[in-house]
Amino acid sequence: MTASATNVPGNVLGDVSKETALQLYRGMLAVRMFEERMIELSTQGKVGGNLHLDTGQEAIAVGVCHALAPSDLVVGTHRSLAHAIAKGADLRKLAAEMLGKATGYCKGRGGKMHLTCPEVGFVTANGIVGAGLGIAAGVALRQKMTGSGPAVVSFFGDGAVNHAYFHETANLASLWNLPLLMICENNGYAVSVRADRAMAGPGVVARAAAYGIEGESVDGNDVMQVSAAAKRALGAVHAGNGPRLIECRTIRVHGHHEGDQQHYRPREEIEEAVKRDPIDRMRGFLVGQGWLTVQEETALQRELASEIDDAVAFAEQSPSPAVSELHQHVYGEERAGGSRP
Ligand SMILES: Cc1ncc(C[n+]2csc(CCOP(=O)(O)OP(=O)(O)O)c2C)c(N)n1
Repeated sequence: MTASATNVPGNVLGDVSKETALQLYRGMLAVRMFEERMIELSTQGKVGGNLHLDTGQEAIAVGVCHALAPSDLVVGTHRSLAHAIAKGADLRKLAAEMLGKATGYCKGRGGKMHLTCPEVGFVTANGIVGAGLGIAAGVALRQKMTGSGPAVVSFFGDGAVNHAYFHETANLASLWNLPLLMICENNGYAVSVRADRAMAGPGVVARAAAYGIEGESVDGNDVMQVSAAAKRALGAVHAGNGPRLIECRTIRVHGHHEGDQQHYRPREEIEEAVKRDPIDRMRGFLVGQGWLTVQEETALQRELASEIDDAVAFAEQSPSPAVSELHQHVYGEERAGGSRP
């Protein structure tokens, strides 16, 4: 069933089906609820390391991944739980990885910063700002050379746009016509440094244009706008027309990581971010369309909570990696076995 949604501010789809709209909403809620559970587990000391979460930015991961073909590949960042969930990661294996358990995606060795979920095409997260762009360009080069078809999506923050990785990737991806979709999650900050104090010139889209890459800037808190832009860009990438870039403007709600007190930021800015919450916005749209009742919303929240409860219970009951396996997966298996080809 389709219905007109043209009266909704910011909605550029024109028509969006009820099914699609509910899928997008469910996807964002799943990310938010999973991440909130990770905060709880982290305060209980069950999740190691800093938590860099996506609160308020869920529309980007969900909107982009919804537009992908299942075989398309994703390369993330240090803030990548949302990307993995939106790409279809198994919540049990993800929760187990967050708790450092042997049943996790990387047998508990990766955590969120070095996560890989190969079955669903989430290639890798990584902790070096901007490095995901170079990795994604490498994967896209392989795709092009083998003619295997899928596109590669690289998510990165505004901070990464000031790194050499961005410029080298944009240059070569354009020159070699790589099947790469570059998604800048511009949340206005790199840790405590405001983007306007770090980025010269007219902005991210103009930088891509300097390398001959077409791009557009969208409201990253409007999941339908993000998804529509991603569909347009992927159409071009899949057709072999080379790389595209989308800048998704958003606002970081929490600190750089959980526990960051954000003394460097005016309170009003955070209040403004909360007001622009992409999930509240989508809920308002769905309710306005008559596509979501209070009872349906409650049922959806319960369903997701029980899925997350199940994932966390699985993780908590899973064994930790054995100490005797400490040195496994440090080097390639061939080297460990002494039989490197
Ligand atoms: C090359 C490099 N420099 C510095 C850091 C430390 N660092 C970690 S995250 C971060 C900020 C990244 O900002 P941005 O790319 O905008 O992403 P966001 O955290 O806003 O999602 C920095 C400077 C790093 N990990 N890698």
